[in-house]
Amino acid sequence: MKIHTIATEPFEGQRPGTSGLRKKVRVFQQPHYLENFVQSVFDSIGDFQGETLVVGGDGRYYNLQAIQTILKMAAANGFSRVLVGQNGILSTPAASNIIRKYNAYGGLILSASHNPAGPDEDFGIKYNMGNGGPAPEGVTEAVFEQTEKIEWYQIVEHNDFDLSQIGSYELAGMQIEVIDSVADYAELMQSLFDFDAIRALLADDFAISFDAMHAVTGPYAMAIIEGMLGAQAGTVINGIPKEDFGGGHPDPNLTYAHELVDILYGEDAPDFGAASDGDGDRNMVLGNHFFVTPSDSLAIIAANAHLVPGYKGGINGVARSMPTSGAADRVAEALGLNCYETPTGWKFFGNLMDAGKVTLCGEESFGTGSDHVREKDGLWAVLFWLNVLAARQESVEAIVVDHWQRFGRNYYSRHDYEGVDSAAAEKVLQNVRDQFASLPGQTLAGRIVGSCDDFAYTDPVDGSVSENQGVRVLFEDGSRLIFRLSGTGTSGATVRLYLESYEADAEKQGLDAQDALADMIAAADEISGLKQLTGRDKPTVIT
Ligand code: VG1
Ligand code: CO
Repeated sequence: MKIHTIATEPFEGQRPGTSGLRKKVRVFQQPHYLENFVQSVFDSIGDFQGETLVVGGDGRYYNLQAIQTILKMAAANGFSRVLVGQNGILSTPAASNIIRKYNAYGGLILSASHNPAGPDEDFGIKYNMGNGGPAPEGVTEAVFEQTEKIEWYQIVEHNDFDLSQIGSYELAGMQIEVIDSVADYAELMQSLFDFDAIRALLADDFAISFDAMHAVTGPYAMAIIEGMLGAQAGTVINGIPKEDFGGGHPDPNLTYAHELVDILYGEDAPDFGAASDGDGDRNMVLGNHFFVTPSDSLAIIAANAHLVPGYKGGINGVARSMPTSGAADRVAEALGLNCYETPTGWKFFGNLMDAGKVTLCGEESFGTGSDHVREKDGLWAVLFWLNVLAARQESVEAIVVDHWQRFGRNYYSRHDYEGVDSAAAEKVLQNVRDQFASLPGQTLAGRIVGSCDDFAYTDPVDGSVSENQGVRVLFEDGSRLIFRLSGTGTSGATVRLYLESYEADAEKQGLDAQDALADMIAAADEISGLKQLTGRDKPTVIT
């Protein structure tokens, strides 16, 4: 078998963002583009000779072609074994689990998450470490530096492999094992949750609907929710993964998961609804005519963890990304738990979980998870909620309202301005920065500004520092305005405005979040010039 060393030249812009390298499919299809990045990863992660690599993706267009290339490069570079999901399918949390369970050296996950898929849409790749979590910044920066000086890559010449059947192949001394995409993950879920109680709940007239949005969670949800938990056939909608996600935008929020939203807000709505994203790591939870914000979901999961078998022995602590609301902090304080605030992106939670400092983590962007893997986990969050619902025998709304009465409500919203001019987006943030000295002490939206900063984070485990993680205006009453630029987009810039205001008074907790935050929204525009600079009169997406 011939190992080829192919001469190549660097491509510009191969710096991984919040969650790996994401580009248009056509960018990845340029000769050597994918190969350069993969070789740069291999050159940056240390000595993996004789080790195992996990490979799988969300099934989007170009997934299978990329996997064939990676298999041949892994063999040429000296891995002794690759575990690859059947048909190239592994949800992001399932891949994390397989890396951990089989002591792999690491994994390559092919996904652009919720971004649309197809020949003219997005593709992505990221490297996860042996702990199952996304590579930390030190590693992604080393990879980027390598992409800027790469001169060659190694690949074995061979026909493509049939990945549609479970089985194994040999390639230049490397074993390729095509494994069941779902089985290990399903077993892990069963070890954490009270499946008997959930099965009984579902048998007891408790109706649910799960929207897999034609993306990777379809086979997982079918096997677990309809199969193991016995939910009615048809509970999982859009359950067949498609290369183009059915032309949709599998981002589980009120805008893009409208099919599910219509069901939960329609006549005869079920008691519970949920959706997941392209690669299976995000989740949205709905009750009958009721939406649970992701920030509240994290707090409620933390407050109810004692009801769930996998967590009833107690949890170590909670971490949330900086823009995520402080709802979880209030639970941590009341229960005496560790509490951490990290920059956006799951890679920042890995060290905290590995060091046993936290058990539960979450982001406002519909991401929740625990130390059962090192990624956020959409189906896990759905099963967690079902387990809590089975234990409490109350409605979703009743559980949330009760939570607010006990801990207060953190009114919260995120406004995204997508695909705007990059220079204008930078200027929005700079406008606020320019007022860092003058804002404190001023009254905005009826509240006094306490301080302003560019959020920076020092990892308490390894001391690494991450700067410029979002522009913050912090009010004396705990309210916050945050401006940040997305690190996952593939065209133009996306400005994210995060708004939060705390309400302790139960009498005032029943407002619509947009109404409750209206003065904050106006103040944000006033200090940043957001609408004028972006030329938009309203956000692209409100969550
Ligand atoms: C977004 C979210 C962030 C999340 C990231 C990856 O990043 O805000 O919270 O971790 O997507 O999620 P950004 O930089 O665009 O704000 V996923 O589901 O794409 O793996
Ligand atoms: Co995702």
